[in-house]
Amino acid sequence: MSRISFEEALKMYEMDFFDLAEMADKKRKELHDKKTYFNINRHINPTNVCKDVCKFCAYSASRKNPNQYTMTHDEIMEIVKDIDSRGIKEVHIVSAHNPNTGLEWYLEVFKKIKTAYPHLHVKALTAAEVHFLSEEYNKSYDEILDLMVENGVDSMPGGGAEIFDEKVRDYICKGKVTSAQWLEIHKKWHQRGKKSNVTMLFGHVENREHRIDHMMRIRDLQDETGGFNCFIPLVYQTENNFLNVKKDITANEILRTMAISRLVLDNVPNLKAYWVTSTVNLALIAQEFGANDMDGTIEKESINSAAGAKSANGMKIDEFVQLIKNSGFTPVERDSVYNEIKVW
Ligand code: V47
Repeated sequence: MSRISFEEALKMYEMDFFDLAEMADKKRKELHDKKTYFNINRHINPTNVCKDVCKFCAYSASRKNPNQYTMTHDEIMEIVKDIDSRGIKEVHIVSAHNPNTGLEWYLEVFKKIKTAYPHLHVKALTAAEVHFLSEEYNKSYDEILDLMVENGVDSMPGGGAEIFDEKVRDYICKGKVTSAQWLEIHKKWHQRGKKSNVTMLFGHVENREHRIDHMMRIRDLQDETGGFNCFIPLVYQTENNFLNVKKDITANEILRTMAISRLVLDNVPNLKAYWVTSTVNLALIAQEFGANDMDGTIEKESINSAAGAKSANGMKIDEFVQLIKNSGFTPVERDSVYNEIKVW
């Protein structure tokens, strides 16, 4: 089958809603049947002090969020202390771009975690953080990525991609890692035989063309490297930030975007319905629109909840599993690189 072009993808937004759902569902079934993957994980956000100013961000310390914090390594180790008894298989560690801590603060904690818990998967440092560390400490991307590997980072999360269109990007997060740099960093990571994810922040000032362009740039890099495990559309949360978008994106537009991404990104195996930003109910429905992954239980979340998402305390595993079952899908616990651990 020939690939979906930019124009065809754009036209899909005009399709009958349920026909589009059916097309995406067919693709989902081909790849994953009725399985919905999830991970028992813990998010840790060690500092909210940031030298960058992204208009959409409510997490970083600013006029709207004056409560600065930076965790010590001991505090981080305290969080992971009894990780095995909680069934946790992955820590997802993402910070703001704090110029006051030193490079070691960022990197050595991974080694400490890996030494104490060698079996735990460390997913850490977005390409935006890699770029920040490279500029701040005068090191090349290669040097930072090598240091990550040396210190025990297993995979990279997909944060910081936002929207690749340069004009929109300039408006929402000028000064941060550029689109080309974000993609270059992931390419270099993939060239080390490592996996990563890729996000898209939508529902703010971007339009449909910008979303399709974003997907096309991901598809092109994936053709080269095959290193992306998962695409994660993040629904923009409107509270406590400087972007000043008053109108929420509709469920219709969210689900269409998910379905189209499932079809356009024919080379990315997994599509995540990130319940944190979509709400749990819509994430469950998104399973009918191509999504086959629900992220995980999370335990604690600070970035999206700062902007209004109801995710600050994660979800209990039993409830999570029951909701997936009740919606007619099969909950499958996975590891961070999509090996199946247990059918629940
Ligand atoms: O990069 C910031 C986004 C991201 C807002 O790789 C916002 O598995 C919505 O990337 N509204 C961090 N989103 C979260 C992230 C992520 C989450 C889950 C799994 C994975 C993965 C990655 O949150 C940031 C930014 O794009 N964000 N502010 C906001 N107001």
